[in-house]
Amino acid sequence: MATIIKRLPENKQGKDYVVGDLHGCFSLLDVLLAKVHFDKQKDRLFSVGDLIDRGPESLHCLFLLEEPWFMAVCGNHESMCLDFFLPYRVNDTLKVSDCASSNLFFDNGGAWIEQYYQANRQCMTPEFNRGLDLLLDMPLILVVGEGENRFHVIHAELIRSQYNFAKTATWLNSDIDRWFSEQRIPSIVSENLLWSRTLMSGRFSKHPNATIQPGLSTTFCGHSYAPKPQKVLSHICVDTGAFLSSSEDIQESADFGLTLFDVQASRWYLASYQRHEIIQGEF
Ligand SMILES: [Mn+2]
Repeated sequence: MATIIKRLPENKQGKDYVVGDLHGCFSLLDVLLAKVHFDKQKDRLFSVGDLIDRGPESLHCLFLLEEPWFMAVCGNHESMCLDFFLPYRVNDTLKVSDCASSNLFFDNGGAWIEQYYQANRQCMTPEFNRGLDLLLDMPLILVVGEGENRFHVIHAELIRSQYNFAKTATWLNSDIDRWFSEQRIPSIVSENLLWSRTLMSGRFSKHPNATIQPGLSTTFCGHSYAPKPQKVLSHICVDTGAFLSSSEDIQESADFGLTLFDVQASRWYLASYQRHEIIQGEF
């Protein structure tokens, strides 16, 4: 069973970066790491999850989990993938043809797994099994550093289900610390950590102090894409629709791409399959 919340010390040797929803866009990450001169000996890269599905190189992205400098939280796509393969992990056999129609995982971009299916043996390739094992160890929350330097990495949102718009709409550091000591997150919270789009839907944008939630450290998240990173109630959403930029069918695909966020400098870099230059911005 995976550790639900992981804590990591501050990085005193190098820099910390957060990358948005990769969705198989491995080569865009390569471009961004070169741009910032990422040092694999000293720097760390945190992912907000959704490494797989929709884009061109899903398994490649999963293998990043084998790197000591890379850490990711579980996204809803990893969660759907794990659910899909649960019977396979128990029985060791799988009939993909039985599952492929109207399946939640397949309908949301999971059909790429078919290329790793060995129909004659009714199982996945050893290479794929290696990737699948890596999924089992992904936490829901990463807590990095302490005090003023503390930040979190999650997939979607720390929104409360019954939120008070004027008061506290999100869970706070104190809640995370309590869940950490119990190693247990209430199921309604885990559901929102994987799926919620309440904060990023724009309904908080007219709130006078809409960018900061007192009591909650900066919380990097993904899951809801926009052309640029957005900050709402201490959540910085770094999903800028990387997989959309790999599609030539979508008219506005050029506006989207993969974002790499330099935590200490509060600066972001965005690379797209459709553009040669990298766009930058600051918070
Ligand atoms: Mn997602």
